[in-house]
Amino acid sequence: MFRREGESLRVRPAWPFSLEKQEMKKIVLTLGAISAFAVAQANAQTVVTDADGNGTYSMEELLVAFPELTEEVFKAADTDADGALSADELKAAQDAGNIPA
Ligand SMILES: [Ca+2]
Ligand SMILES: [Ca+2]
Repeated sequence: MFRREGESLRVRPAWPFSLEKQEMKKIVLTLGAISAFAVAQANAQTVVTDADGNGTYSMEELLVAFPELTEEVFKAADTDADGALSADELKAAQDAGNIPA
């Protein structure tokens, strides 16, 4: 019934353990990298810089944060048609899903 000599010779106790530790380290490092990336992504997507400090976001300023933004979307978001987006107009467009948040 006990024919396990061959098996126990193949399975050496030391290396599966150290492999596991290495794997754990890799997983922990990967998770850390993913969450750091997620935080960077979240910040990059929400920050629009009012580069000229006039309190509103021009098409040019929005293009820095959202390179895919089209003039059509910009004009639709500019509800008072003053040629720039206020913080409220930007938020409304983001809430509506027209501009990525
Ligand atoms: Ca501005
Ligand atoms: Ca406006």
